[in-house]
Amino acid sequence: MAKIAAGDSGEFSEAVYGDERVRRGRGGETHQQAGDGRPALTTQQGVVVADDQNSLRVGERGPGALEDFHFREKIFHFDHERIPERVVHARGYGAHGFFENYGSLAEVTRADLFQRAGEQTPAFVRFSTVAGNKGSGDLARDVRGFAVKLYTKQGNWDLVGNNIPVFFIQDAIKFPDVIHAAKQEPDRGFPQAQTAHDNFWDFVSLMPESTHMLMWIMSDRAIPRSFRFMEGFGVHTFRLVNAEGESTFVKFHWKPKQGLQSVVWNEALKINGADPDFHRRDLWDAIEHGDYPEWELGLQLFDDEFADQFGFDVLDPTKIIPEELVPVRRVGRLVLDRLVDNFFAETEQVAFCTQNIVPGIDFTNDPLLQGRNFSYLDTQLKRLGSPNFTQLPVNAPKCPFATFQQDGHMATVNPVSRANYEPNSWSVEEGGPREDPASGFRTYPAAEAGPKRRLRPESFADHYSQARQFYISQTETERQHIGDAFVFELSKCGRPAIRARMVAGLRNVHDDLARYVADGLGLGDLPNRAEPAREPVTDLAPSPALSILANGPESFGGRKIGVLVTDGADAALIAGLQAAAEQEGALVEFVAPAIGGVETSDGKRIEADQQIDGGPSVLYDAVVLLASAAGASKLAREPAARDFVTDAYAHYKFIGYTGDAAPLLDATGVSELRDGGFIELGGNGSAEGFLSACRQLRFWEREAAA
Ligand code: HDE
Repeated sequence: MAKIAAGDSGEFSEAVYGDERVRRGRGGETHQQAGDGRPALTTQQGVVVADDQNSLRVGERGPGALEDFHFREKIFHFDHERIPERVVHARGYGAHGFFENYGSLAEVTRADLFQRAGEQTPAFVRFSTVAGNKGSGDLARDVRGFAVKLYTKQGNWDLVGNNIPVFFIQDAIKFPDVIHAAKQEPDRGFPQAQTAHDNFWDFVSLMPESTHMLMWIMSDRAIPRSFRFMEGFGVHTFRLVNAEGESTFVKFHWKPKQGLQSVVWNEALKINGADPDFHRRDLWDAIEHGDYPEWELGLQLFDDEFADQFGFDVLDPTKIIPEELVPVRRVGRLVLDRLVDNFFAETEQVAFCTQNIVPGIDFTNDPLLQGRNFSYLDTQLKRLGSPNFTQLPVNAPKCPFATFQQDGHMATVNPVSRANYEPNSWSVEEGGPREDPASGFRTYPAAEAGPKRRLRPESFADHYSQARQFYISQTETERQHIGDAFVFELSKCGRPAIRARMVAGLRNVHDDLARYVADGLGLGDLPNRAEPAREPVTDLAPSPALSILANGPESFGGRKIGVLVTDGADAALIAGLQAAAEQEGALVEFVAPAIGGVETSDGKRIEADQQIDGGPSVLYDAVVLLASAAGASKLAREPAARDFVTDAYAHYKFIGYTGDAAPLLDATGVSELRDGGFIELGGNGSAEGFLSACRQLRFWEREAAA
């Protein structure tokens, strides 16, 4: 070992670690040094650091020295790296993009971003789960946040929505209660990121207004396959206001161009183990591959006359307006085409506020929205620690802005002229900004009057009719999933009385559902139905728009195929599959016994994307078994390979195979179960045939036959 020049910290020697030649200090610690184009490490003050491996000590084995400013600064900064996680929606993932407007909406709104066809407005979107902590798994059964910040030329507009169009509660004063009940129980600190526990079901079974939302979160909407494959909703009724000051009510929708898709519950449980970052990785991969996800912004526009004749109160956030009654008009598209450079700076520090609206958009009296308008600003101060959070790049408007606000923690934007108040008599240069009635935000002058009271309107009292409408709008498969989800969740509920109380409430939705859940829970006789505040309407027409399966994408684009390969796998079939997948816009990943890859039948090597233990079939939308006969015999003895097949079967996936895969299929017992979801690739079948079958996304007939 060659000795080289002694430094302040002692002598260095050299060593080779694989492809890296490093310097070692006396204690064997690794030192990498600046030079050859690599910049020098400095302190925050810009002082170059000579040794980042050893703190300053008095004597080699002696105590640390208090004057070690580099150590002190480094540890001090590290100790303060965390900011409070969001009290709800802690786990999330964001990306940049733009909104492109299709045409002028001047007849309904003066909002600048909706005036010109083709105009693009920069956007930042953060998707999230609600109940789990920041480090929880992506596949929790939960509502997903769908928060959009649009940096318009008239200021930032935040549309802070969810992937479900209704909410648990009707008044913001109940928000702390519903969230406390959903999150981990306070004495034991678990379970987290799930509602399958007593406190949640205790609360909601005493809050019939939650029933409609429960139908949605027990449906597959609450376990989306990807953020890319889910809808978004503004939930509340908002107002659009035009240049003449006329108001139109509006509900906002985001419609994914990729179509809707969810996973099945057993799959969700396994994905959380195999890849807790499944959703964020999916978004990252898609954008990195240039497969930019898109949503169309849809508006449901209606006036006072419609609101008055509609059977429910449009201010009640537990209600929807069926699309069949008020069609969704598509007015533009949102494209996510840029990943964040730094997760903390952008995704963690982005601060959405429902009260961030722009001229041409306004609030209604929805009591949930009114409460949210207080909460969001308040929460940002707690999380980001300074009223200057608006100056962070991800939060700052991209249009000019000028205020007389100043100072405070971390202020980087301060008034630069003499005046920091108005009115003032200083010159144009020194006097600062002035108000502008013509272009400024003007609140819609809704006439409001009435006694001050704590009173829930009677028009909010129907808690069940739309829950029933949601249920009857689902396909048979989806109804079963809803029933199974209730059974799963309530089976985690220790108190029999809570289970029965929930079933009593479900009797007001649909007796089939109540019966299914009661049987699943082993409840015996159905409990008496809960007394509704208002008798539900039972003849609302089904709304096909509410079903995921009835609105399939009819494309496998943007989806992923997991191909199980071994040495000797058929090279021509692999090439054919890759070509067909590319044609469809789908991705192929190879799963192999070793990450180093396999040698295919033509003697060439292909690299694996996953080693079999780390690449279970739950990570894929469809699978193909392209093992050689010898390889399949070996895989038949591997539990991970057998699970790959049995899980794909159990999750109703399309399974492509060749005759060579027989030993593996036989070992898993699925050989005799082969159904229309099994597609042969060699022989009579083709990769194109497989891809075209995959457009259905799942072979649901398998579930029906079970
Ligand atoms: Fe939120 N909500 N919320 N919420 N919400 C927050 O703000 C709140 C509600 C939603 O990606 C918090 O920045 C109250 C409905 C999303 O950063 C907080 C009420 C909908 C996000 C807050 C609601 C949402 C939040 C916590 C009842 C769908 C994540 C951290 C009146 C329309 C935004 C934060 C992001 C976040 C309060 C109900 C959506 C505490 C009081 C309904 C997507 O301010």
